[in-house]
Amino acid sequence: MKTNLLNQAYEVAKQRYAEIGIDTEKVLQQMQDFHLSLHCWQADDVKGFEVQAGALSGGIQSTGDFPGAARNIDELQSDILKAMSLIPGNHRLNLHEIYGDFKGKVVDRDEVTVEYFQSWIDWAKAHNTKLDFNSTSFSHPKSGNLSLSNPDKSIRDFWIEHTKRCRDISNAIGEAQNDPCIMNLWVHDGCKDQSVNHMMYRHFLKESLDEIFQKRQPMMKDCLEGKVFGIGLESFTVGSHDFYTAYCSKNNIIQTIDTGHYHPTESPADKVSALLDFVPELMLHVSRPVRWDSDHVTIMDDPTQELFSEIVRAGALNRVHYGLDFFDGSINRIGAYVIGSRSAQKCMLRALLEPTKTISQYELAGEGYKVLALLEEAKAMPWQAVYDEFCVRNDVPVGQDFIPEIEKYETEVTSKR
Ligand code: RNT
Ligand code: ZN
Repeated sequence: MKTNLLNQAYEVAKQRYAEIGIDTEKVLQQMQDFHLSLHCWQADDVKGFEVQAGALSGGIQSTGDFPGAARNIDELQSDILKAMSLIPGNHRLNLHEIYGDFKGKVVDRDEVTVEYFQSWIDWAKAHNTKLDFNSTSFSHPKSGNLSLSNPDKSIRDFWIEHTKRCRDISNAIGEAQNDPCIMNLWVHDGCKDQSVNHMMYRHFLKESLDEIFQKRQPMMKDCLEGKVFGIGLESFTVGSHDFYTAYCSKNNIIQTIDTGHYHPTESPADKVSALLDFVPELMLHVSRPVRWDSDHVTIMDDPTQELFSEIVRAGALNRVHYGLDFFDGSINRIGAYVIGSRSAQKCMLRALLEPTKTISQYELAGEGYKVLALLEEAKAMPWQAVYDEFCVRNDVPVGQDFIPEIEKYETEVTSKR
């Protein structure tokens, strides 16, 4: 794309925004400090690298068999770097425990240590990125439908041990990168059909969590993710949104909002202001549910825009961790990362470019039509020229120019797998 044209467009946009009191230079700086946490699991359809790996379970599914999924750590790292090179800014990588560097060894979940993540720590350092982490309770013979809430104490203990070890690993990662590692805890526990022991399962989950969180871990941050249902677990979810809202708020723990984990007309965005007076911070899993928690690639849709706008309006930009969580196996996976990340960034950019102060004044003065007018006008303001400028300054392709880069990588790398 022609640089002088982009430049002219940005200068016009800058002036248009200045007229409504928005400093695009300041916003560009905020965008530079806005770090996504890219999930490692889009690259390989949530398979991971355990030697003893079985099929994906836990009520989640990646559909499609587009060629070129990463089959080992080297391929995954190469794919992530390719994706990162096409996304402006500097971003983190979010690992699941099953993505350890197990070096051909069978390492069960209750045996894992930071040793299996040392090469990831070194890789992250070499590439100027930081790591986040997740315990993995799915895709394992001992997880069945219930892990941390299993009535069988030996199974509960197995997953408690796993999760404690994951916290140790996260803390060690945090120390190594001199920045807290965000560890998300999601367990799929639930029932497929009618069941009568809900109180018991939830009680076990609470007890397991209490035990897991006993150890203080200063260089990691815990967060808890609930959901509404899983495939094969349709009738009851132990770790529901309400359960974790209560647990996080009582124990001062970060709550994770996955945008695919609510009823279809329920707004994830509305949870931001509802929770932030009660929990220390929020973690996001930005995703796109199509009819169910399908984890389609994030796009600039209304729910995503509203979520980011609510964060900015709440003044909570720095109280949120921005994880992505989609896994589409039916399209080019690098393309999925790039589209999802850039779309999330565009939503954040639009949120930052909103003349919120003015709108708020109108609202407080009871001038409803002006509120509506500015919100509508903001949609058609030249934010795209600001995003292009952001790409130019970060030396990444502007607009659809990332497509040939992905095509080249597909021809030279992923199609040969
Ligand atoms: C599942 C949750 C969870 C997973 C990842 C792989 O519904 O969203 O976050 O997607 O842990
Ligand atoms: Zn999630």
